[in-house]
Amino acid sequence: MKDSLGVTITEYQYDGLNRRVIEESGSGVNHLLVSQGWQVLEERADSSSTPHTQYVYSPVYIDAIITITRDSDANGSLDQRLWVVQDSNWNVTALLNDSGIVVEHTWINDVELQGYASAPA
Ligand SMILES: [Ca+2]
Repeated sequence: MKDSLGVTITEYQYDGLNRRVIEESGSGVNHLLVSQGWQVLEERADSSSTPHTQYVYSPVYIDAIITITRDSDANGSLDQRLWVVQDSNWNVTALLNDSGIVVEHTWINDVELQGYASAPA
């Protein structure tokens, strides 16, 4: 991926099944563990042996994410569980904490979420 000046800002690597498994940008290298169903299950930074983010999916639909657990303070342990709210097209519309309070009201399109496992455009 390049910016408007043609400078590479992110590079991706894919496995033999064309699933995105490595993202490299100025902030470092991110490794993605992807399921047979192309769901991103876990993300690890560089050569870390522990994940910084894990995803749990519902069997209802391949893009139905239940929770995202992440290392919010970058100390190597997963400490923040977020409950995912999605619209009828499986776009993430909000992330709630364990108390049901919206902590991030964001719109992450399904291309971005699936993009970890999708073929390059
Ligand atoms: Ca942590």
